[in-house]
Amino acid sequence: MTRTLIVADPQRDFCEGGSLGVAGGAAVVSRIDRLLNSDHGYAYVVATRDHHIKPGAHFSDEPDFVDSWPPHCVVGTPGAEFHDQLTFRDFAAVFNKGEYEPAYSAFEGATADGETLSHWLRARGVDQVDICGIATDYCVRATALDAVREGFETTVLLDLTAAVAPHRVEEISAELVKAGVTVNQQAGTSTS
Ligand code: VGL
Ligand code: ZN
Repeated sequence: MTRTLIVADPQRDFCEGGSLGVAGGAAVVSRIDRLLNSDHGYAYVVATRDHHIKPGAHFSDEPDFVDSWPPHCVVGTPGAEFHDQLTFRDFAAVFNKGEYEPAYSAFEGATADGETLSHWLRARGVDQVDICGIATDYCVRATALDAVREGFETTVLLDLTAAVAPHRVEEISAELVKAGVTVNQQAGTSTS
């Protein structure tokens, strides 16, 4: 049993003050940071970054906040950086996604060397993944669905996520559970 924690997009633009700030984003980053600096027991901790260069219709001047968004996480801008409340930076790997097309799932990302998440995890014998980060309804959801599809035992740490549309979290949790994901509502309780 080799468990890895995937931290989805803990970036400035997804937190308060960022161009696509999600309510509660900074608080989630700081709770994740506390976990990362503790004796957490994960074999590996990896992160993803939304990493846009020219992602086409993902960016819009009139975003609908479903399929199109204000420009965010543009490579080389401060908004693409990890949030300042993330003091832990010792990730075993960082997977960038979305350079030239929208990409929500960590499994669509790759390291600077071009290695995909799924290859990276399998090379290390990882069979279980826990997922936290931003946003619950986009990166976290898509990553969890891909992870179960790829055969990983998958848990979403819901309390360590923040959503673009919080009113949809219940429906998304149900969708994830139906797909075979374990969803931890709060520390110590889970549905699967
Ligand atoms: C994401 C909105 C825009 C995500 C990416 O990965 O959660 N959300 N771009
Ligand atoms: Zn994006």
